Amino acid sequence: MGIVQGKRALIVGVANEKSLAWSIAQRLAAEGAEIALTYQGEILEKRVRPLAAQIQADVIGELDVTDDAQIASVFAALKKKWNGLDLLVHAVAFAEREDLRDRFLTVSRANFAKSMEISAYSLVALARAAEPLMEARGGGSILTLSYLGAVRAIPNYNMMGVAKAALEACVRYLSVDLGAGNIRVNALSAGPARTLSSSAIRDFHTMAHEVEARAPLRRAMKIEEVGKMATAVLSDFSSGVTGQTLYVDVGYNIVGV
Ligand code: 0WE
Repeated sequence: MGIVQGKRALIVGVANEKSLAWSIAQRLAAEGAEIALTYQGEILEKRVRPLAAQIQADVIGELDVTDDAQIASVFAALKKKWNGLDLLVHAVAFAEREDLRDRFLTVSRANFAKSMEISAYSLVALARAAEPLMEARGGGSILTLSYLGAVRAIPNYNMMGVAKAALEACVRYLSVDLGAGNIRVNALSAGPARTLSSSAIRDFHTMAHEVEARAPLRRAMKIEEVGKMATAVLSDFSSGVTGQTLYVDVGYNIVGV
């Protein structure tokens, strides 16, 4: 019997087999959850469909988190499929390439707004849509992904750092709003991982090596460690945990020189 046996999970943000969201999907499925996945656009649909088949997950529809109509149609499909929802994973972020290098100071009003909308507001929009489906199941657990750049000024993370700070604050306020309905909201702050998201980042490898050398565990974080911790936080083993940002970063965030 798995630790999330029979739970129904929506996972938003699987792009390919390296995605942290995919690691979460695989571990949830292995621990007995039923999974629904969404995809963003036709190119990623081609990646997500074969992955979904591997874990008998349902591809419930296209979801661009800036599109309210797509959010409504995904949750309508979930209501029809399950008439409820236990778990929601939000693994979505965006900043323009030009805002992930050089000076934060130069970010435009439009780029700032777009990054905040996709990376932080989208959690609020999805949580709002999930609330009635989770209440129908007597509660639920919502999880998002963050990064240390939310609380430290990390070179080049710039706009994403500001958006992740907002995201972590959203986790706290949502946890208060949803707590009375037994819905928990938490974030995992993962270490740097080689995913589609970081492949575009200059000096990523130098940074990753620096973390490995200084972190208490003296090694890189494994993507599967995010999947395992996510499953624990989504499961009833963490029934007393909400509003938190939990670090899955081989301990890096606690060191200093
Ligand atoms: O949150 C992230 C990155 C998310 C991300 C990545 C991209 C690349 C392609 C958001 N938007 C975009 N936009 C694109 O056009 N990470 C935690 C990975 C990451 O990104 C960094 C990092 C790390 C770590 C950027 C600068 C420095 C470190």
